[in-house]
Parts: sequence; structure tokens; C-alpha cells
Amino acid sequence: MMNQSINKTVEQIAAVLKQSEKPFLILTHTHPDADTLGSASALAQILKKCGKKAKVLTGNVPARYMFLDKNKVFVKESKEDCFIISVDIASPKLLGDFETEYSDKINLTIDHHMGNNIECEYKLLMSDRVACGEIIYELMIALGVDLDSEIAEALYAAIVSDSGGFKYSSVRPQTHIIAAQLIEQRIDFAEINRLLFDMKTKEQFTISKLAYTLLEFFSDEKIALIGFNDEMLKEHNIVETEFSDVAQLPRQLEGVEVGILIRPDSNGGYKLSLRSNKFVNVAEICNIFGGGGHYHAAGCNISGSLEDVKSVIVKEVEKRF
Ligand SMILES: [Mn+2]
Repeated sequence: MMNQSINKTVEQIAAVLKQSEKPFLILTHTHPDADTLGSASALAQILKKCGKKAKVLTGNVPARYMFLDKNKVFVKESKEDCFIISVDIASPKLLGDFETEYSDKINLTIDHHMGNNIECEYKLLMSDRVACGEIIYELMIALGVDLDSEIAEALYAAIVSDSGGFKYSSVRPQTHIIAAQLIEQRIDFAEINRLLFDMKTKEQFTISKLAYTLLEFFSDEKIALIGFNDEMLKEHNIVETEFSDVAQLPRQLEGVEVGILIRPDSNGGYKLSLRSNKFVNVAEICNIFGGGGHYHAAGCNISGSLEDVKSVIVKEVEKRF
């Protein structure tokens, strides 16, 4: 079903938040990254500075992101009647373990993904923003809240993460202007960058090593693909890892336009991450399979055997050449 809620302006949403008497519960997406966690942490702190009660519901948060919870806003469960806000969540499926409980209870969705299909009363969708963190910054200004170093750290992490270190084409001049305001709070941005980009877990090393051996090429090497199945991951003791590095890897090879990472999902099918370099809109391709994302980075799930999934996605991508 199409979303019926009307997209509001930052100022309208600020007014809605100011008027709400209920405590706020902010939802983050499954396999959280620094944009969803940083945006949620910053928003909770901003709302608290408005005199509201606010907390962030998360699943397991990787250790590298725990600096985003200096003000102890992350909780594992909530029993209160709350005004529910989702941040950086493109579809109900991405609520993961919280989907059943919260998918029909969201009051406001704040997001920057094209094709956000969350059903709710209020929607603040700005798909030209490189990170959800940029929208939270604008909301902070509209709410008249002063920036402090904890909010700045959380927003910097959100923005630097989703912009790939300010490298992606969706970065705007305003992105740098916001980042400059954040850095003026004397945050340790070098340490944030080290934690987000340079520090790897042992599992990330193992999976990268395995990924190089699995690289396959299609369409005159314009498509590069890495496909993992359960057996491969089990054999190398890879249990719970972040695939973000591996998702970037295939498109790094000279001449490749689309890089594809395929790994098992929790429903017996496969989760795909697509990355493009120049002209292929991978969000549009992932939409066909019920997923979504951005022009150069998107994801979806496809069921079938690994070989079937490879062939289905390669055929679909090839149509764009
Ligand atoms: Mn994001």
C-alpha cells in the first residue's frame, strides 16, 4: 500500500514535536550504522534539551558505535506509551526484531531514502540529504536548541558515515557547512573517523580475505560480484559481522560499474548490496525486488539458491548497459 502521509517541512515537524506531551521513543534500523544511531542519539539529546523525555530503542549495537551513547539514551526495550519516531529507516522490514511490535505504531518517520514506504501520520523525507544526520541538524535549528559537543559528535558520525567521509556525489556545500559547525564544538573528529573507517574487527579481516577469493565478473567485467552462502560463513566462523567493507570492494576494480555483494539473510534467502560508480541507478534496480536505497548504493532481498540469485540480479543489471 502506498504511504498516505503527507511530507511535512522541518518547521512543521518541529512544531509537532514541541506540542507532543508523550515521551519520545526513537527507532533505529536493524544492523545499525552510524547514521541511524548518530541521528537517533542526537535527536534524543535535542528533545531532552527541549524539556522532553526521549530514548532510543536499539538491538545489538556494535562496540565501535558505543561512543554515540555517552548520554545513556539507548534502551533495549520500552513499555511506556510513546510518540514513536523512526530515523533512517526506509521500510518496516528494516525494523528487524522490532517490526511486529512497531511497524504500525510509528507516528513520524525522518529519512533520506528514496522510496521510503513507512506508514505513519507525519513524514519528514528529504532524499537529497546525504545523511539522516543532516535532517536532524536542521530540526535542531528549527527547535531552537543550541548545539553541544555530544550532539555534534553524534551528528558528525552520522554525516561522515553516510557520505563515505564526504566523498559521495550526494554531498552538498551545505553538508560541509554543517560539518564545520559540528567541528567547532571541538569534537575529536579524527578519532570518530578512525572508529568508523580505519578500525576493523578480526571478522572483517577474515571476511575480506575470503571475499577476494570469491570475486566473479560478468558483462565484460562491468559487473563484479561476491556471493557468500551459509556454509562458507560457517567454515570461517563468521557469525555476526559488518559487510560494509565487502560491499564496497567489487566496484573498486577499474572498469567495474556495478559491484554486488550477496550473503544469506535470516529467512533462508539472500540479502544483496549493490554499489554503482557512475550511471547505473541501483536504487531503481533494488526497488524491483522490494528493496531500495540511493542512486549509487542500495539493497534488497531475493529468495532462491545462491546461483539463482546471482543469475537473476546479473540479468537485471545487464539491462542497464
Ligand atoms: Mn542513512
